[in-house]
Amino acid sequence: GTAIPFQLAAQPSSSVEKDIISNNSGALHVLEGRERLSLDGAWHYILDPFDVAGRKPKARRNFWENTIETPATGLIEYEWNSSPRMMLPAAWNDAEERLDYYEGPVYFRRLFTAPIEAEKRHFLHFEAVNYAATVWLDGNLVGRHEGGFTPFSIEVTDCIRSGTAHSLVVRADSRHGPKTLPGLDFDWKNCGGITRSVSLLSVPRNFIRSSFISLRNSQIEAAIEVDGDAGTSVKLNCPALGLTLSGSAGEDGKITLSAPAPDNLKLWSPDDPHLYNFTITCGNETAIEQIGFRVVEVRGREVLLNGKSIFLRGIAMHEEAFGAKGERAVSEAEARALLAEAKALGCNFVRLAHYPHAAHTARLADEMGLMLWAEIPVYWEEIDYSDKGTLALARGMMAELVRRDSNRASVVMWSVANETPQTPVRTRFLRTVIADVRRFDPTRLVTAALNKNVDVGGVRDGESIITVQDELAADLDVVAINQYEGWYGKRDPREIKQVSFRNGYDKPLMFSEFGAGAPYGNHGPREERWTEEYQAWLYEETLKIIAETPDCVGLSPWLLKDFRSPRRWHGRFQELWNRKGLTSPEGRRKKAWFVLRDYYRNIAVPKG
Ligand code: GCB
Repeated sequence: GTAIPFQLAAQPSSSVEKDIISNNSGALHVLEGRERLSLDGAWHYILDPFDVAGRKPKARRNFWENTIETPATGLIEYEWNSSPRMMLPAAWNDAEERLDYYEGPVYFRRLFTAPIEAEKRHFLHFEAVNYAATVWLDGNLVGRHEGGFTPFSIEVTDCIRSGTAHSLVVRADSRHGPKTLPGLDFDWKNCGGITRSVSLLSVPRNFIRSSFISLRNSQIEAAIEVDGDAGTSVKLNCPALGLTLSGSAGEDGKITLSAPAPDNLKLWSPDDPHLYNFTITCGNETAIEQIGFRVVEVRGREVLLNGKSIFLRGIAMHEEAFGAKGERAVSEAEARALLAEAKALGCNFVRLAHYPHAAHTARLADEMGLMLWAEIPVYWEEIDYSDKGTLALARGMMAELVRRDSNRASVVMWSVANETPQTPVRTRFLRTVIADVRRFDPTRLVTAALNKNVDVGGVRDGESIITVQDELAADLDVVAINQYEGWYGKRDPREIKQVSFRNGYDKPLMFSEFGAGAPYGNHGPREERWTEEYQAWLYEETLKIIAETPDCVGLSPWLLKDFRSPRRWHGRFQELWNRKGLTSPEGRRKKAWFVLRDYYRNIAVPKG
């Protein structure tokens, strides 16, 4: 029988000792100067809602074979050239009205011709395909990838010929379940497809797969991974610092170069987001990376940036663009608009919820001076935390994210999860992911958004003292809590005045979420749920509580902009939108926006 080419690649073993991040050769870095042929643009597509081709391959519907019917082939029940087209990258839900809530497999095809230099190596590079991708070149299966938000590269050196038209077919399957990440249930729209850029990267025989350039213990350190021959020479040069580092790769392709940080080194910070140009040379390839240097650490219950205590004036956001339709933010301009709105609010910090955002977002934050929280979609309880494959998937995703953004000074925190259940299997699962991150990246903090909030009562009658209790807190640098006093929960919202928070851990504490829903322009008394006045009042009350919470190092309220969610059913106020945004879908600012802006303005350059 014909092998079904759709099952996922065998997952790596999930033994705790195995270091997925270091062993994962991962996607190539898309560096400025690297030879790149864009494969974005118009692709044909074929829908297969019943997954017929996937389950029962047969010549007349093996779309990846790209066959044109002739008398010899017999019936071929598809025809690429006459199939509809879609401009990629895009979420198919946004590109095609009829695919608005479609979840399932879609096949995409484009033809391309590449000018090929014989001695080069070639990689198909995908910045993201949501969710599971299967890739064929000229009918041959060349690779698979699972996970909707992280990059992957597939080497096709032996398949590419100069001047020949190649057929590239990609199957994107957006179905989700208990063994995918995110799992069965999540509060945002599932947008399938080739949602970020595709390209053909061409590199010399020996080339730099990744670099991790950072400031550690007063040293500038570059951990380089060369793909190719042992002994390949590597050179890094930063003219502004008068710094040249060079050496050659070891047997495993790895090399670490370092030098004492020069006295004149200007550190990166939100107030002065200074970046240095590094030229990276390997073989006959020269690429450029922009690097900011900064030190983020925890001391007692404080977070320090470059040795000084800081307060994270944050906001959370989804990767969804301003505009009436709530489309996925695909372009750099859309990402910039979102970050600019955070800046206008007075933020120095953005929580990128709940999955890796595009690579350009962190690059923009580097330039604009925003610290970032970057997260993988280990979200809520409907995930099989006991499944080895799911754990391997989480580790792989984290590895892909950490490796992609290792050079981004803006990223100060990795988050391994959001609101996960308090079970031993889940804790073991997340501990494994955290151990990976810590081995690879000691230059950033690790967190997770927790939500097991326990009311330990108070001294006075009716008083509530709330504390987060989660055994995972022991493994985190920053304890982050999501809490919705005054929105979810049984307590009368007016009792919010009786509530206070306590930090039960000897660590910094932050409020990673709070909020209330209000459609823009819905006005009424502040006691009335769903009004802008209610939302603004809830912000005022919560901000008072936060100001009084000991050890609070910051906040990222939920969230910048209303966003689409299939699980928000209220016919008058939601209509499949989560209305907790501080702005309307188009970016109109609600009353609460100004409450938060004023709060951030008035924080007397507090702790930082
Ligand atoms: C949460 C989740 C977030 C939801 C939000 C809500 O706790 O972390 O993804 O969208 O609550 O609006 O309920």
